[in-house]
Amino acid sequence: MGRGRFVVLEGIEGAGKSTHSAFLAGWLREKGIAVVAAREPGGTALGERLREILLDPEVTGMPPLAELLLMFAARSASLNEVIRPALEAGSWVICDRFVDSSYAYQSRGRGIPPEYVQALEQQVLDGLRPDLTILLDAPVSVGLSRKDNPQGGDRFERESREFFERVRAGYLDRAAVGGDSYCVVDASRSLEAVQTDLKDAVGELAGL
Ligand code: Z5A
Repeated sequence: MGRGRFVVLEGIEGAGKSTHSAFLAGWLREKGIAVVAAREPGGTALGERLREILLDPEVTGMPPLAELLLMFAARSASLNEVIRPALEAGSWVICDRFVDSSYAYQSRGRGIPPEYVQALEQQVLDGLRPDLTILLDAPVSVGLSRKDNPQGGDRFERESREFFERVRAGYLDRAAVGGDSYCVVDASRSLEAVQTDLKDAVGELAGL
């Protein structure tokens, strides 16, 4: 049994994480590789309940630190119930968002010191790191235009453009110091162009 690999897709909303996570999982399965799909926050009973609270626009005034802790509570459940068991069984895991979302949104977006995120990362991840983080990068205007929501959107989608600019910058800074385990893909291009780059990056990791 081959070793499972852990691949994370990150990016601002509308960058295409959900679309491309499903694409990559399907492509790898076609190649005979077992894949488990995960998403954050969510993917477990606890995670989905927390997701409802975290995205609910009627939940107002949530302190940024509470938001960070809830994200890590959902992450802890996902690691225990989905991610670690899948990797231990030799499956690949394709995860739609992971800890870099907390650095980008809660730290850069909300202003929480990155040391707080780092401390939780150390405790909750206990040394586990993605083999590859793919940052789907696109201008905020492109991402938002793909998510035209007449109802005003969820608790995050109601944030200002400046908030998403900080989030995007936070991601790009993480990728700039992340070395070989990061791959930045220009997600403003066509679906086909993006997917060609994804196949190259993930195919190299899989030895395809
Ligand atoms: N959050 C956080 O703050 N801290 C954390 O630690 C974590 C999360 C883990 C929920 O995440 C919120 O949680 C999120 C951050 C926060 N809020 N925000 N913003 P989510 O991932 O569920 O929510 P999301 O980012 O808003 O997902 P999304 O809007 O669905 O974005 P996406 O998955 O990147 O996009 P998509 O659904 O794949 O694509 C959107 C549309 O664009 C769709 O119609 C596609 O067909 C289209 N699309 C995508 N790519 C293309 C290209 N290349 N060309 C043309 N059309 C395209």
